Amino acid sequence: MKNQEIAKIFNDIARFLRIDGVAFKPYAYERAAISLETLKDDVAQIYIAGGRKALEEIEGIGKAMSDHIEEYLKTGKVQFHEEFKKGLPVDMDALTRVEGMGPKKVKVLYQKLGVKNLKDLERAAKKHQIAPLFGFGETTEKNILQGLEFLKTSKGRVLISDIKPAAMAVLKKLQALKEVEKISIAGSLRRGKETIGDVDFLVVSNNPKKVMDFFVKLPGVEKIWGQGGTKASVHMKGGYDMDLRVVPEKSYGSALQYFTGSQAHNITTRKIAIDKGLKLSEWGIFRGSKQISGKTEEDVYKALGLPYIAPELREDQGEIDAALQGKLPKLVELKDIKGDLHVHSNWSEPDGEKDSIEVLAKKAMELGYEYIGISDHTNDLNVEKGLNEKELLQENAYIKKLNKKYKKKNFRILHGCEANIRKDGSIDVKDAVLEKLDYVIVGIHSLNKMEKKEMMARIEKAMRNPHVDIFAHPTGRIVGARDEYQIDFDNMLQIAKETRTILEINSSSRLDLRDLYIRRAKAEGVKMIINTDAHKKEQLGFMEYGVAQARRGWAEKSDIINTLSVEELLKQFK
Ligand code: DGT
Ligand code: CA
Ligand code: CA
Repeated sequence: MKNQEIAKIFNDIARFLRIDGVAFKPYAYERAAISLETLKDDVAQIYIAGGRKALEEIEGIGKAMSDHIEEYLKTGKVQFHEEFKKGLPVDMDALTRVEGMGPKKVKVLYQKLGVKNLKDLERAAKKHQIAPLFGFGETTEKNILQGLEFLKTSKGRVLISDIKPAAMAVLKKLQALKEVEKISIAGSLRRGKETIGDVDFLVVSNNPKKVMDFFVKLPGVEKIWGQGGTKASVHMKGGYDMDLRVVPEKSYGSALQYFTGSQAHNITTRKIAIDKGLKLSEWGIFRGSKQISGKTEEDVYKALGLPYIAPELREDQGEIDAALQGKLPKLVELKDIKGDLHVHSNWSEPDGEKDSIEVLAKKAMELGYEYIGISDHTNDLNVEKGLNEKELLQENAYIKKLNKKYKKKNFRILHGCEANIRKDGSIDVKDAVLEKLDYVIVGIHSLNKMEKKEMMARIEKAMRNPHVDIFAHPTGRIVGARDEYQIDFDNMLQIAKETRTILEINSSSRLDLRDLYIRRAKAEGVKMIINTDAHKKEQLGFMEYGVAQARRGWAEKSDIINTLSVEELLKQFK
């Protein structure tokens, strides 16, 4: 499938445009990229079936974008992109993946030091050639080295939200084959892990060869690692692998159980089987040579004397004991979510890169939500313009007015903000204004390398502010890019509990809180909220990744406050 490749080019163009300081346009390219990444159908097929007109019906794809897509499908290139690359022949995608490296920095490093790729970057940083450059300095150089280190340790693993849409598209294509009787995703993707090593598919088929042939010829396949009678493995242009296995119907459940993993979980289930005088394998559960179970996963767990265990729990983190004692959690589900409270609107960026409050509300209604909370950045933020007190009050009045219109639709827009926690723990918005909002989110957006003691004092002061309701992305980590701040999480939980501050599970690439922390928060009775931190309406769809993370943290509906009706939700705030 060409979707991901074209999306990559669009993202690249957006970066080049940003270097040149072009307004609006980069956003249009990013939006088109997101749209392609999340598109369920193959853009090439859409084009073949309906031509330019069909392309332009895709959300975010206008005339210019469909020109590019058509050109790419015909020539494998986009000239507009090639021109940029001529002027700046660097691996922009890889270089901007280093935390703190924006496109503008990439350009300077290329012009001054000839840095083209990650290797060059590492060499230059190690030789201390970066620090003396104007606008860089010692700290930036150190950050670059740390960022490179981080990339190396997470190498080969892809963020779940970067891979799942493509995997679902392949699933759908395979599902449509008449030779495919049953199909499921297995492995870490089914367990909802935050990063995925490779995608695993499991299929029941009356004609495995047909399925294999189709699989290895999928658009986007760059290399075939292997293809046998019941097993195939391919490398995709997107930079990851996909495995497919075909199993007999009578083994589907046990194979799904086996290939979902995790390996540690499987070792434990296998031991249980042995203790019962049984043998568990991907082929089924056997007593001697007789298969006694294996058609469905439920049957497999039942034969082991266990209730069904949700894939997200299968990490050998106590789920088997909990199952044996009948104490498995009843996990929160995507359909339990009634709204999203961490959403940014175009009020914080008047030049129009974000969506309007009404567009966001409409999208939230499409998702079946009962409310949305607008939480724009405030005063101090320097990466983008934050709202000052006066603007917050204007936004508040505007939302009040809008709500009259939405009342008939039983939908409500809540008004909050995402304020900054300053170095001393104070909040960058006056109390008198915070008081007027439905809720207040705070987060750390600067000076994130403080020492633990100082950092905890700063966080504690913020959480003790009587207006602060939600602590956003509480540990500061970004998957594959940045480690957490120096914090004492137990201490954070105690303060949250005492002050009734709600901790966020951020569904963006932060995935913060992480799963183990969610579990600890739940154990302490600290309430959480799953938010997307959307900066564009499409990103409201990230909710599923936050929910997966919550489920991996054993969270139940009652642990997550945005499963509540709006009236009950508002009671959770201070
Ligand atoms: P990944 O791909 O690194 O994100 O993680 P998984 O869990 O998807 O691992 P993968 O793709 O290597 O294998 C899929 C599942 O198959 C794995 O979770 C458990 C099962 N499996 C694979 N190899 C073994 C093995 O050697 N022993 C056992 N017990 N299970 C295995
Ligand atoms: Ca896998
Ligand atoms: Ca695999």
